[in-house]
Amino acid sequence: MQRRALVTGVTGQDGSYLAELLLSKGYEVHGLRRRSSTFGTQRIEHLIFGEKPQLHLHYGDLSDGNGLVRLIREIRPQEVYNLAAQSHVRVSFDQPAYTADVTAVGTLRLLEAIRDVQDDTGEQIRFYQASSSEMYGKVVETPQKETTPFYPRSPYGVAKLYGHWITVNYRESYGLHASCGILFNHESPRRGETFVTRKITRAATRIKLGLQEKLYLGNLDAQRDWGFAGDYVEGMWRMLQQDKPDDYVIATNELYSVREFCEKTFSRLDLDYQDFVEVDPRYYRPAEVDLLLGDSTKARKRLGWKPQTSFDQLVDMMVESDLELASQEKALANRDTARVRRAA
Ligand code: NAP
Ligand code: G4F
Repeated sequence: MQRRALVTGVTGQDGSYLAELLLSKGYEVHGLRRRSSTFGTQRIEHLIFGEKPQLHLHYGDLSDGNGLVRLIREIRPQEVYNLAAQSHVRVSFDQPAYTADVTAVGTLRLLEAIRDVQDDTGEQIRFYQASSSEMYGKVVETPQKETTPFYPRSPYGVAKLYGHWITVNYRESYGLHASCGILFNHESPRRGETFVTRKITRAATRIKLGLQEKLYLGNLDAQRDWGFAGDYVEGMWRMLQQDKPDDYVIATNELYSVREFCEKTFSRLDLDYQDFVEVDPRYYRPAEVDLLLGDSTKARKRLGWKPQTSFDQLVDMMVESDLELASQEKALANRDTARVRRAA
């Protein structure tokens, strides 16, 4: 029988890779998208506009509990992946209540919807919660693993902690097959342009082609454990294939600073980052997370999961893709200039 999955946050970076993975495994895949004044489906266009549209999209929002119940009742998925969130740490300081409503209480709404429908139909719905290494915040041990105490440092981290514990609570209280993936930072050419890695690869490639002069960043000394998003969605899927639900750290176990990411990216383009990168305190956070380094031994042993992409390969992949984007931008700019010259 064909399995059915519902993915919230399907228009985001991870949602797009997860939808591809589930489709490749023969799932019927449904995605929750929120209404916006533009399409907002760039990352999944190849899955919805092909000759044979594969991905089923539904309007919905984590702030609308009744809508979630209706949708789950209609789709009757066997697996639900909750990837939707206000996911930007810096933005969560500007929009703390909104972040709490969507990222924290939104998870509760989804769990309640699953519990309702599961009780009515008697059919098990397995649940994946996108927990985050941001929950470790001001870390109390390094590397961080499943048993490391949490100390969140942002409204986002606090909201994710609520989502994490309410998922554990519903597992323990109601026997839900609910698992949390505590994922460390993961990036890709589809990463949002305001997260630091993509901001760097986008700017460096534009600088290389003469489209931009400087790159302004915040804390260059922050250190992160950066992996490839395409590898990490495999870990999510594996968690829901286990007989017993549990929580797992997914990470590469390697540490680099923002400065090192800059060095690597610019040198890949034969440039010296020090000539172009400037620090702008506007990008500092009221409270910073200095270092996140994961220990994913449990996932490696129990799920047989391990990262397939090295740090260098990740940087190369992002630089190549953004170089292509910058070339297209330059070609368009040249065409417009030629048109203006002809018209003058
Ligand atoms: P992302 O690219 O920012 O995607 C977030 C998704 O959530 C988008 O599809 C967004 O829709 C959707 N969304 C936002 N608010 C919503 C709402 N009120 N109702 C329904 N959908 C809403 O994030 P990502 O990098 O793919 O991350 C996926 C999940 O993993 C997030 O929960 C994130 O917090 C968590 N996480 C990410 C990382 C990482 O390093 N990437 C690490 C740990 C945990 P729009 O497209 O309309 O904005
Ligand atoms: O790329 P970032 O914005 O990612 P951050 O804050 O680590 O959060 C990401 O990873 C979490 C997992 O740990 C996810 F849960 C979360 O959803 C998100 O995907 O910033 C990384 C580091 C920070 O220390 C930040 O202060 O880079 C530093 N940084 C320095 N300059 C900057 C900048 N970050 C951004 N976004 N922009 C800058 O100009």
